[in-house]
Amino acid sequence: MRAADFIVRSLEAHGIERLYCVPGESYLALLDALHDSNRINTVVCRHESGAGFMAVAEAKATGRPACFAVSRGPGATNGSIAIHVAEQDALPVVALVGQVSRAERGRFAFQEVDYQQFFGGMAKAVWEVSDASRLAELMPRAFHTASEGVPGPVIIVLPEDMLYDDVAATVSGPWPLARPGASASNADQVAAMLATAERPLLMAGQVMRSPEGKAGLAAFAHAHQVPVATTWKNQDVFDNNDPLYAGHIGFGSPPPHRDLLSKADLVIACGTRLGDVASLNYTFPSAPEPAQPLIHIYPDAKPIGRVFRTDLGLVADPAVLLGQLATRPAAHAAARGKWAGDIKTFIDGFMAFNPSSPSDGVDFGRVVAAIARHAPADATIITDAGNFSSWVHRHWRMTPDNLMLGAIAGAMGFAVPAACACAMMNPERMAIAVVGDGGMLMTGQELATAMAQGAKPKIFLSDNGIYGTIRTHQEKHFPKRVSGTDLHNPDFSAWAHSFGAHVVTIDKGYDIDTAVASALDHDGATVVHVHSSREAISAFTTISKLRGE
Ligand SMILES: Cc1ncc(C[n+]2csc(CCOP(=O)(O)OP(=O)(O)O)c2C)c(N)n1
Repeated sequence: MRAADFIVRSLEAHGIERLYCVPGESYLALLDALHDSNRINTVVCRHESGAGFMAVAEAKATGRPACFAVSRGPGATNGSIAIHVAEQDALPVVALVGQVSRAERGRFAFQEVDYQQFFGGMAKAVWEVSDASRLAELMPRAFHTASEGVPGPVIIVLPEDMLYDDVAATVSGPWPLARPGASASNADQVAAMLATAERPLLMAGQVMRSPEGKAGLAAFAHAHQVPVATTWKNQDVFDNNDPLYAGHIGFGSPPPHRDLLSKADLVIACGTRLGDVASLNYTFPSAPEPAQPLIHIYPDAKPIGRVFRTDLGLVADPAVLLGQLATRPAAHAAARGKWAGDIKTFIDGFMAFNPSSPSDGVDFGRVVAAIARHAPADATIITDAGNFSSWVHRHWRMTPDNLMLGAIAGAMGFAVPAACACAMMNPERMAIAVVGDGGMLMTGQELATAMAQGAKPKIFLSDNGIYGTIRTHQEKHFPKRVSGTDLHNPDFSAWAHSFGAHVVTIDKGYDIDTAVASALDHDGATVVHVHSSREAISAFTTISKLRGE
């Protein structure tokens, strides 16, 4: 079989249904092999970052490996943002990357890149296939490596001429993953520490996203009356209406929130790597010596004890372990009422939305509040990176029926491609993206991909004419010295309309509820163009306040 055909059969054997790509002459044979696949939808994107972000979104939404293909040199470098995000977000993404022919390698050939050097610091593995017979091993190994332990990106580099070689081997499907379970003695150890805690707190991370994870988490929290905080961009793993919800931890968490949670006398970090944002820049728990005993449960040993002294580190499946613990007798549960009550009082106050009426545009929080009111209960909610998302995290009470997707890596440009991918993957589930005017012009052109695929994402655009997040920092550190943060924008309504999308415009004085409801009702790709206020710069502050006016 031709190597290119072997690769496509191998993708099929691994359950790949969509290959997001931008074509290149470096992998014509692969495109030709895809022509014969009736199981893989070749999703042609408009920029490699869009293709990569779609694969990232698919991996995040499903927990399974997703794939994208890019051409050599500029294609690969354009797509590199997705490799970085897949690393930072711990997602199983396999990238197929074009390469110059083997005879040209090392001669500074046209579009030649040494991918080991380029991606080596980000990817879990970079394999250049100079011998096509190795594909039989490298294809399943790539998927396996991307998924095992802490998931992450794997790069398969495809020299152009190698794709035409003959491969005699048979195609194999996914290799079984070695997965940790959870032993009764693991549960004993956690139970023993929990038994003496009056103010325990569970921090729930990405690994809890599976239905079993969400169910185990709720069962455990209720059985033992343990408040649950969700880590950055994992707001959907626990019901935000639950009296035990202890909030979403990450950018924008105000100091009183951290101070309150810091009163915990036991922290159980569950299915989180306890990274920078999840730990509020390593202040909660405090690094390297947490102020309280720390239990860290994760399916891989690598993140445990990496930054924090950990009293009990367990390499275990957190969903199974929490499920086991939920059936154990609860000690102290009643005594935890005041602790849980104090947290609930804080969260209720913090999540309540008080709309403002700035003179220079729409308070984007009003739009977010309207989306939350009208969106289907199982909506997928996708955030780009920027201030507009502060209202989403602060005021939208999500539940485990939702799916929340956002780049922990904070990469702008994620939301539109991610919404396109989600709408393609599951047309019955509404995919709602929230994006700023900054991120929109980074990857918003993937709206064309959505139109080509018949996908129907709902994209809410906060057009405030500034890189608002950076303006916030700027006004804080250099008040009134605006530099490099103003934007000159196109007419986004006309722009979105030109793609063939349905467009709803919201300006000051409009009936926001009616506009949002009609946008969500429309059966087609929709862009809601909101003329947002600059003054109401985020869910936490205003430009005037930042300037001390
Ligand atoms: C790819 C990328 N480039 C730059 C940044 C730095 N950055 C973070 S937020 C932001 C501004 C976002 O602006 P916008 O999308 O307009 O949303 P706003 O903050 O105004 O609501 C920038 C430039 C980033 N996170 N990602």
